[in-house]
Amino acid sequence: RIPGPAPLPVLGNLLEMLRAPQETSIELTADYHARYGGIFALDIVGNRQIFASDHRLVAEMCSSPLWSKSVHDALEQIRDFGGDGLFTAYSEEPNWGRAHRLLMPAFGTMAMKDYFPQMLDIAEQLMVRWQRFGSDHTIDVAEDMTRLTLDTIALCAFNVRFNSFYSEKPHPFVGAMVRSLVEAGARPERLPGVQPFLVGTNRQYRTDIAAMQRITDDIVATRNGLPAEDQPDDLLQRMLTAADPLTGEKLSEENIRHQLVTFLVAGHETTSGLLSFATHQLLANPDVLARAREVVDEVLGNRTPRFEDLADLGYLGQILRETLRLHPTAPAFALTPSEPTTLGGHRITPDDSVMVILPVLHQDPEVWPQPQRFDPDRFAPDRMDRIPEYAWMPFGHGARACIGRPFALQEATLVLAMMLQRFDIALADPDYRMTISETLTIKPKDLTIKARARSAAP
Ligand code: MNH
Repeated sequence: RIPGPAPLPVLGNLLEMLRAPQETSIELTADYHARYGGIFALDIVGNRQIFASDHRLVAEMCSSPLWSKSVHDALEQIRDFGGDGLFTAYSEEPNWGRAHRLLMPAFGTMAMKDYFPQMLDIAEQLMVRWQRFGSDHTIDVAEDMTRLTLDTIALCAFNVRFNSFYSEKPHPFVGAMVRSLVEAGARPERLPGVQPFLVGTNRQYRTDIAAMQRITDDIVATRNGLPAEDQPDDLLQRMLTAADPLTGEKLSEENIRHQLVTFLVAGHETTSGLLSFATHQLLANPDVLARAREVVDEVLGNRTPRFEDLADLGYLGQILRETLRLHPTAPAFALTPSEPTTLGGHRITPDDSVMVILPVLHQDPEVWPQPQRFDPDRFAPDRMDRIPEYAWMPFGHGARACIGRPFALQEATLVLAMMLQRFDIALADPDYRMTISETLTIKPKDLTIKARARSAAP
């Protein structure tokens, strides 16, 4: 038997999970990990979920071709709005391979240069906002980073301006998405039979999903209404017109709808968290901030960044990688074997799902000396070969790894560079202690800063 707390009939381990003093499910699973060792299982109202997060076990899975993405219970719920879009599709669904092959070229290194002007456009809007509000204004970091990343993916992928910086409130997509993600995460942990009685919750969930679909349906309708010569050559156009290079098939209308919701969700929420955690780490580590500032001043001086500058901002890339080590904003993924096998000596079948909790993997003391220390030099070019394979996996694994990785890192590098170039930043509340808010993805809770424009900045 795989170690773990003894399950009650029907409820499994749900009650003790709900009674646990931990704030977040990451802390809860990290605690079980410490109690039961590298591999343990929880029974969540009749569904067994296995957890294996230390480096040895993760490497055992990831180095074998038997293991690939499992659409675990929470992802299964997200299919209510992600459907068979890339993120929530089963690998064996034909629409996954079709969309993967068709959309991959839009996320190659070559494609990134084309996104740069639009990323810069939105980043400038953030800078102008902070400048205009002035140094007394209290900035809600996660809220502004969400404006930025949502507007960036909408502009780069669909040529649509959400104009979140010109609005007092966040774009309606954000509220609908956050509530839907929380509800999708909560559903697998409800007692059997309870769900139909949560009438208000169910109505809100339907309303939110309909709101996200209305927003994306409008985007498609507007595009289809443009004369052919005005239709831009972007990700949406590729979805609407391109054919799978392998089969020659195009994406269905239904699938395109799921891809749009998928890209709006996956394309902004995690990058927003990354930029927010990075801002916090810079403020908590003044030496890192000083060095980053030095690099930025040397590379950019006081001119507007260019695409070619990104290659010289490698230290910012190290900061982002180290931030994703300590705060992987998509904090877990799950794997399943294609045939019966073993893991750490335990028998596992294709019916099982093994969850990798990234904050545990990323702080495995066997791999990371002083695991809790924030040290971007771990990712220095001449030290990268010390990091073992499968020890750092914030973008997931294998064919189902994140398609948006270069996009996210380019966007975050640019924004971090411009923030350091143009502002002196400080915590709005000097006594702020970081805690994490969790909605399937993670963000620093209530992080607020003040930003004073530097005199020599553009
Ligand atoms: Mn992203 C898959 C993390 C930014 C679009 N992403 C994944 C997975 C992780 C992940 C982890 C794999 C999940 C799983 O195995 O179940 N993603 C991130 C992080 C960032 C991020 C930490 C930012 C930082 N992702 C982005 C951006 C986009 C994007 C930006 C779009 C532009 N991600 C995706 C898509 C998938 C994915 C689409 C699903 C890919 C597939 O399965 O084919």
